[in-house]
Amino acid sequence: MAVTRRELIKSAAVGGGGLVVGGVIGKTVLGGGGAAGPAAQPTATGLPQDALAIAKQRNLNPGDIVAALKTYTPSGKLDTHYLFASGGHSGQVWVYGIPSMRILKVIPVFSHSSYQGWGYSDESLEILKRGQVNGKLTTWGDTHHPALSETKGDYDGQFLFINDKAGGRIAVIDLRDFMTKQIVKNPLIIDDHGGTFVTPNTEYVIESCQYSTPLGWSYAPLDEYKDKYRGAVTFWKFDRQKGRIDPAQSWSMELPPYFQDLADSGKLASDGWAFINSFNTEMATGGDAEGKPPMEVGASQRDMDYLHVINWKKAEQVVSEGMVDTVNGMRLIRMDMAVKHGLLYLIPEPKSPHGVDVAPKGDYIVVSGKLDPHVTVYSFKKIQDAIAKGSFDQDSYGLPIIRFDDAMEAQVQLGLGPLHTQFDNQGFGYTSLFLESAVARWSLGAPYRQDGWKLAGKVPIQYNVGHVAAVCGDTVNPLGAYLVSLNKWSLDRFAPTGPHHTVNLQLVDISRPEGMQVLYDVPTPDGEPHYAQIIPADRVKPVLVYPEVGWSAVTWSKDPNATAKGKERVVRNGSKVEVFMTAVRSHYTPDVVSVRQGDTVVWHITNIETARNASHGFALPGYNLGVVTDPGQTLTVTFQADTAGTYPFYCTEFCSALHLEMMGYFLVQA
Ligand code: CUK
Ligand code: CUA
Repeated sequence: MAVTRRELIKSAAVGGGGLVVGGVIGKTVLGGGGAAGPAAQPTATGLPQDALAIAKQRNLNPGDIVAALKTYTPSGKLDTHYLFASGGHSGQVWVYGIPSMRILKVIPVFSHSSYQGWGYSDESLEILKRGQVNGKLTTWGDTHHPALSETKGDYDGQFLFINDKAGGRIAVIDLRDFMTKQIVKNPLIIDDHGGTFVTPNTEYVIESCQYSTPLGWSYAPLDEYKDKYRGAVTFWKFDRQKGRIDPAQSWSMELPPYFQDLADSGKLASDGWAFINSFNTEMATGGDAEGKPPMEVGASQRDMDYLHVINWKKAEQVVSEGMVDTVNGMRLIRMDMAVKHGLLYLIPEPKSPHGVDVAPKGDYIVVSGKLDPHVTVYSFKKIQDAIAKGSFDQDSYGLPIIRFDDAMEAQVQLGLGPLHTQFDNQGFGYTSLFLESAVARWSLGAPYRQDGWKLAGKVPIQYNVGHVAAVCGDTVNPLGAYLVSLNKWSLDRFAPTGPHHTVNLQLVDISRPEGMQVLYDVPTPDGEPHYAQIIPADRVKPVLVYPEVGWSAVTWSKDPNATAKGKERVVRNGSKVEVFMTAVRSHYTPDVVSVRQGDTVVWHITNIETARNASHGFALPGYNLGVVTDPGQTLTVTFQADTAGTYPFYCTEFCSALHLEMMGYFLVQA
């Protein structure tokens, strides 16, 4: 049965209502029958111009056309949502627009950015240096979990946090200019994973360990693992006024050397609590070359690992009363103190747990075991009842274990390899099924839905999904509509580009009760994303030019080294040469700078433009320097003029018709 033009137009108008979306209706999908119009083949002058003919020529079925209409964003129209995705081992954050899935920006965080001069200006280098590991400037990272700042459990659009799994670091990004403002290195743990997750008013940014070491990663042989190795969770205090983490007000809790994994913050019913998964409660340490079980076998022997349940509100009190040790400058609650004050409980969780996600009302905690086809739902109320009752098992560190049956509310069979869960506004959860390459939709029990805990549908994805992100999908007010699945393998989805395949993000329509539809595939630019968050675009309010000319993006105030038009100068003080330069279409002032070999050059650049989009670059070949100043911005580059020569500097942003003339000479006399 062919689809007629009338049906096609109708299906487009109603969003696919009456059609089998994504399915092929017959083989003659479009055209044929009553469909008139120009020839379906490309003409000598290009593509056919009739919609139906294009659809036929491109072999698009009605589902494809509906997907195109749901995502196509005409030139000049803006996306309605931002997706903030981790950039994985690119060390950066990527910003996409939804529904178009156009990539809007790469925010440089832990890695250098040649394009944006990140790591070349004094300001950005200083931020990277604060995050150095073992005194080494660390210029790559492995970003995993972005967290938008929250007010009362809703994204407020002000800040974004992200962790670096490789370096055990946290970055703070200000969404006024989408720029990284701070990187902190955790002094207890060399790597992390359970970060970043914020408490409902962004009081804290949570970061927990992944692979255990002695705290502070000092040396200890592996046969002392049980005694000397530890995990930890850090509650980084966020000062919203300053827009910075305050390490002096932050504190940590010692945890057993079970590899802590994903974490989530409680909210509403469970506000004041935090939840962290673990695996390798076997405490395997590898040694396959010495005849011991390989790491992944040793770490998967037990049927249950432990969900860590932490009362951070009470822990905060214990910290303020000084019942802590200080390790590497970080206040640390030891495990015995945590037990004594009822701050830390364990609950068994099945089969290599990975994701832990708190339901919108804070009443349920959803855990996925990678090797268990179910998600396990724990009731926060049952957990509280069990704690009140006080009858626990104990682990070998004396930590109280709440019995599985005392805390478990439901187990929902979803499919193979469940990992991570998000929520919508209809009382559904959405869980990624890594092994099955699908996303499962399932209904939450009361008070969310009356149809009980059960699977409600699946959509195949391409392929091997890790995290999923729905609109405000981990907040107290999830909004549904879209879900993005962040897939690990792309296999055959894109024109081949050699043996290294890109990662595939897929946009999924979750608005229709009758089924989910994959709308769009998008390759990632660089790196493997893990988690992402989606926020309505109107909640984010970036500036379009800096508030005043001469602005420091770091201090968010007038830069003392800013230069006004007419005040440009070169100041020599012994062997230090300070340049106060302005940049405006289409010149630098001064455009000739002469120094002597060995001088220290401190070059302040002020972009005196007030026009939107009028950025100017500054490239200095021979000195490995390239930065960009945005309208109004002042920044500084400092370097040794260690090599004599003639160095033309130039603008890297094609800013005007005379952009190529926007250059100057840096002369270094021997
Ligand atoms: S992890 Cu990557 S798929 Cu770092 Cu959140 Cu689960
Ligand atoms: Cu300024 Cu090109």
